Amino acid sequence: MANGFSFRRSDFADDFLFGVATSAYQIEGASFGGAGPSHWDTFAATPGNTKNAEDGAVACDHYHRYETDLDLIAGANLDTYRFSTSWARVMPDGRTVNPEGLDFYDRLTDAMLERGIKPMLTLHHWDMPAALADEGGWRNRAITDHFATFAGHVIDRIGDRMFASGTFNEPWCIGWLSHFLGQHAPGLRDIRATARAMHHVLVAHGKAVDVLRAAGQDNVGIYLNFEPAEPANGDDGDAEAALTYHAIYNEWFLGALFKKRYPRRALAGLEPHLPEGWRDDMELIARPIDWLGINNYTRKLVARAADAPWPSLEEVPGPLPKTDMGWEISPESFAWLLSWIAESHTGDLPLIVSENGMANPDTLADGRVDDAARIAYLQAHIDAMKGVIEEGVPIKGYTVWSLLDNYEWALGYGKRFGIVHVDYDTLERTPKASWHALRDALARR
Ligand code: GBH
Repeated sequence: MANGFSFRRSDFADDFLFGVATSAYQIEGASFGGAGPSHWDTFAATPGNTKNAEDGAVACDHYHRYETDLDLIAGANLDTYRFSTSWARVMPDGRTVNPEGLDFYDRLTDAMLERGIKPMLTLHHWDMPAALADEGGWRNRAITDHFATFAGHVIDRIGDRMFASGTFNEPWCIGWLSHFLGQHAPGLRDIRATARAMHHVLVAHGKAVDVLRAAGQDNVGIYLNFEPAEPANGDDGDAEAALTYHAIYNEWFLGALFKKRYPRRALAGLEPHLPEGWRDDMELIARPIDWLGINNYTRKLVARAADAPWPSLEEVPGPLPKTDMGWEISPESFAWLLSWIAESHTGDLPLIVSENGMANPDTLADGRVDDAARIAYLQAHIDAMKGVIEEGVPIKGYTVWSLLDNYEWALGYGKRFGIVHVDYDTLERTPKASWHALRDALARR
């Protein structure tokens, strides 16, 4: 397996951006700096919700070590850093501003600029103030105004220095994964809650876009996650199931944002549970944006499960090689996805691959981490992306998930996605072989 990349920076346009992505709850340390409890703290405190009841209280202590971490980004010759702001840090009880929280993002922003790193913001990557979750969270439409207020506070403080500002990370995870599959906070398995969350998160996006525009932001977007779905077997039932999965997972948010409508196959199960008057929100949801962020890791094989409640389908293990998450590695599906998004929904809109990467066991030996498997994964996906760019799809950047090994949500600290290793006893950072390889590839012209 490779110990270096074969691509070089000059294979891409001069203004193409390479970067890394992280999120607040996964790295900062939620117990520092006057942050309030988020619904991830309360979710993790209930036994059975996360591995070993692990939470983000300390995480990578990025709150105190952000300068070291930004040095690692600049040191790898990366252009941009996609980070998120913690809602519970900025508004501990959901209503009052914590100046210390805004001060942190102000320092972080300046520290990026000092190093020549372009700040790419995600306003919300899943850590909602527990007080707002207790009032119904994404089920309660009131959350959409709370979110717009939060967005305003963040943008008023750091918006002037953002290269790009995105509203949400992965609305599908906020809606389906958290309210239907029960895997993320608040851990519900309830179709009505799911439909409302899937809609309210988009309404909150639209309201936040209006706030950002009013504050003068001109590079606004959103980060969606996608998983191409293939039928597990050749029969009609599985083909139907894959199309339904595709509608819920890949078309729901794109359809609303770019066509002012939800896909018919997904509406079949969700429409009875949507809040009254939902159609009147479609204009707000579909406010023009300047770019779309695309997060992708894998594809899915889908089978019909006739006895299960709607959508009556199940994911089945596929034959391709898998990462430490058990996710199939499929650069071919990634290439298909990028073309499909542009052809079916976004046209000439600039696209950014805002997450791509792999979990790997990554043990430290003699001060080194040989993550050749990660280098091979990234190279294959970068090659696939390059092919799609050559076909004319306007992809403008690529940010690797992730800079650091970090808190992998319900799976705790056991899954390592970083190009930099973190020792969770000492919190020491060690750049992995993939970090060195990236630094070299990006210096090559
Ligand atoms: C991203 O989500 C998140 O933005 C980030 O916070 C996270 O750390 C990163 O991925 C790595 O996980 O059916 O069990 O096979 C990715 C969205 C949704 C992708 C679930 C994989 C399949 C899970 N993920 N999906 S499973």
